[in-house]
Amino acid sequence: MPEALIRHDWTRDEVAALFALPFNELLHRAHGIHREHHDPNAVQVSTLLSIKTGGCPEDCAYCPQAARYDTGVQAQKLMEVDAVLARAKAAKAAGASRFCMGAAWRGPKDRDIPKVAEIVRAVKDLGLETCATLGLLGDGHAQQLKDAGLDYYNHNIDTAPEFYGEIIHTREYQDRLRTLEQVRDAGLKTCCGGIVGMGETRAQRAGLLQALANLPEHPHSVPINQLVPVPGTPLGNAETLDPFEFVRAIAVARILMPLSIVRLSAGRQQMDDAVQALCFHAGAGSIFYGEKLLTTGNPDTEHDRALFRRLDLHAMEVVEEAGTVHADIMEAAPASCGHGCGCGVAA
Ligand code: SAM
Ligand code: DTB
Ligand code: SF4
Repeated sequence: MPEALIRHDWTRDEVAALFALPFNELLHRAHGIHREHHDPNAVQVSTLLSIKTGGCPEDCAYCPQAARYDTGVQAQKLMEVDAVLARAKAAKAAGASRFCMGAAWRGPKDRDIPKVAEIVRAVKDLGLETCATLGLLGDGHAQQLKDAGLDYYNHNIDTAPEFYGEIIHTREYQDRLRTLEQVRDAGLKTCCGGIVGMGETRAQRAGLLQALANLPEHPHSVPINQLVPVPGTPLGNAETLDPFEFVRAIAVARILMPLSIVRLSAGRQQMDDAVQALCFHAGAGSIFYGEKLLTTGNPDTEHDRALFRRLDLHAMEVVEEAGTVHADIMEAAPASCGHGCGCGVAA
């Protein structure tokens, strides 16, 4: 794609105008851009693991892991390397190509980094792509993680700059931009997105996507999360977003950042299969796969295998330096459907 078409100067009006397109027109444009730059039938498959759960000092209004909200999430210490490795091996055997590790920290302390680096190194040695989301990074952290074999760092801007102050008060939007800069400077790939369905207006959803597209580099991976409303959090009773509005957000992200992989991220468990199919058509090219996100649920793996089969999707393959190719989630399907094909339908 000519460099000029990778834009970082989207105006709010332009993005709002995309949101306002007739639904079919928006999907047509988004799908056209998607198939121009991506295999429309390939989906990148990541598995998440919370390596340090709960007890977080921050006040993110959506988050079940903030210590100040009574959500039933028990605070735990950083997991041991072997325990993480066992989960990463299982994820690989199930067909995931990337393993994303999350920690409920404001950010890691200097003393945490060698421990996380050891975990990253061990996971990378399995032949998986690695991703970590640990919060705000301190000086030198990104480089140490890169040296350990980290491929991606996830750090979301979460929402539009003007809505941010209604969701989080314990750290600034600018702090997040600084961490993203450190990640880019260390040569890590960025995974950066946000959440929709937190009570923001459509103009603010446009503001989130505008801010993502106008970052100095488009993130390699753009997770679009639908709020998972967790009882006990301030957003536990948030009104459910119209599913077609969620599809629009995926489509607009696709148009604004043509080369990025847009991830249909949190919220799939609450989402109809037909809505997910629309998201894939609109340009989503990645999912979280495995029955848990960090602390909340995700569709069963068998259900996802069946969905891939019904939609003729296949897991994106990753060719490693050693020349091996990851198993497809269909190949990894258990025989529980009776045919061994993972179609999810009893024989
Ligand atoms: N503590 C680190 C941080 O905040 O950067 C890493 C973990 S944090 C849980 C990672 C991201 O998960 C958040 O930025 C947010 O976008 C997403 N997230 C958390 N809770 C969510 C929820 N209930 N629904 C949707 N997305 C959520
Ligand atoms: C992202 O954008 N979404 C993921 C991942 N990056 C870390 C996290 C979703 C968390 C949903 C709430 C939970 O399971 O605790
Ligand atoms: Fe803590 Fe991250 Fe949850 Fe915010 S999103 S409360 S920083 S774990």
